[in-house]
Amino acid sequence: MLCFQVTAHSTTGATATTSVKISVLDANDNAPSFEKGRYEVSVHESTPTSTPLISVRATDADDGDNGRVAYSIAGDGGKGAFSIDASTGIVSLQVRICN
Ligand SMILES: [Ca+2]
Repeated sequence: MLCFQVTAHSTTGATATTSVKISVLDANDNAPSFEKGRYEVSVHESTPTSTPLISVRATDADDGDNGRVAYSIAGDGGKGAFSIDASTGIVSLQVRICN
């Protein structure tokens, strides 16, 4: 809970003061957390492109937008070869591994 004082001033110099208390229902104070520290999947070389390979899942203890999770591939390692659905966490193959 946050508490502070507010003062009002009139043009004639009169003042009034009141206190304000604000209860914070939810702050974005939790980072998302993956269910597993590591996900592994084996892919056959003939797997067609656009094949879903694995689903990752993270949760966030905050409410509403503060707890909403969106997925993306970090760094350059998987970009181009794999894609991830931002809302479902499903990782798919984007390029065929062998012709
Ligand atoms: Ca959060």
